[in-house]
Amino acid sequence: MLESWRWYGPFDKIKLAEIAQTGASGIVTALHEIPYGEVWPVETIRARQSEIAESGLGLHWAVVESLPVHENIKRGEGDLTAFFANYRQSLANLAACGIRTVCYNFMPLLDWTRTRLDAPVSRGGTCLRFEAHEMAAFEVHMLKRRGAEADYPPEVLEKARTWHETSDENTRQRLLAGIMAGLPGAYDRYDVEGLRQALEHYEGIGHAELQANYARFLAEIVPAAEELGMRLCVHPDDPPRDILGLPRIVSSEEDVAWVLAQQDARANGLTLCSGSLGANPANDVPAIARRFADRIHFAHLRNVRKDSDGSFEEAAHLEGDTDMVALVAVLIGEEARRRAEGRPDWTIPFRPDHGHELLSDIGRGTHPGYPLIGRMRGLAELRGIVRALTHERTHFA
Ligand code: DNO
Repeated sequence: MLESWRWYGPFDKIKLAEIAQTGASGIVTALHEIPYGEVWPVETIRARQSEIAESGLGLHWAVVESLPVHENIKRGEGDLTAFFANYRQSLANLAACGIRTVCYNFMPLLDWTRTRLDAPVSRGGTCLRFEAHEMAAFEVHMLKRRGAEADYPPEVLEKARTWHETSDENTRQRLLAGIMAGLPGAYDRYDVEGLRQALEHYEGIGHAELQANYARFLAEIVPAAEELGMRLCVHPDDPPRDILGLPRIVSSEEDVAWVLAQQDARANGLTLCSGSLGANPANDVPAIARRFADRIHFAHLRNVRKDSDGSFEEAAHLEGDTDMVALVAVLIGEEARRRAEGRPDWTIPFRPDHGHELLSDIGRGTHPGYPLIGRMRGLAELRGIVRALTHERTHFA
């Protein structure tokens, strides 16, 4: 298991010198400055790669997260020839630089969604939280999305109404900002009106249409990726359900099976994100990992604690509903299998996905979910699991 760490690039408040002290050696990053749909040039990739390697801290660029899929591809809109060609070219350029693991997602419009970015944790510190009635209040009362009521049970709608009636303008703006923080562009933000318009672009696109557009993307990209020896790995939907009336198609075990069946090639793989998948009570994350182990190219390890109304919060890495030890055991078993097959690329990179804001994280203003101390705590705990399980395999198998 390669210990890796997400770094947002030169503008990340967390510096490479700090990351090195966490013990991670793989860097997970992207050329965030390049607009979606454009080619990532070799020189720019190499420059970022050198910046990481030449820090002299023993770090290297291990995984791309993400090589974004343009919204037009997701919507299947217009002539997509150039977008597909550009995506293949970016993959070829990354391959030329020796970077072969590429994470992406196929979520329409939004990336991850939470309603609170600083929910208090009982022992101190904060976490990201998704509160069902706040999401409902946003959709029904602020955005006034047609049909939104149908997506929530009556008790959640009732709580949403009370929330809306008793909230002041600041609280509502904080909710909007929390929800908007998960937009993929990382830099685009909408107000309520802007979001309404953006959602209109998805009118008429349901699950079947989105699946058809995704199948087309995979057909266009995977054969080239396979030839280049690239490992694409789709990130599941976060949270794993339809949201704001947008269809989501990478949310369940069956969805993952569908994706992987579209192109039966190693290059068509999965980012096993335990926190995203784990937010749906129907998903047994270790079982999903076991079923699709040979296509897992990257792992995001984090935990969630779920409530019965669809709310959830990000728990400490070993404390939520997912059996993290069982999950890591599956990944280590898969590495052993690849090794036995003689594959040189048997290592699965993982990163401590998200973390609580703890101690000196508080007030530092890092990306939501990506503080230094909280993630370092998660990494240290996960490292302990990896060591213990590896030791057990080696000495007691
Ligand atoms: C959130 C992340 C996602 C992820 C993308 C991958 O913290 O897990 O933003 O990077 O969905 O494409």
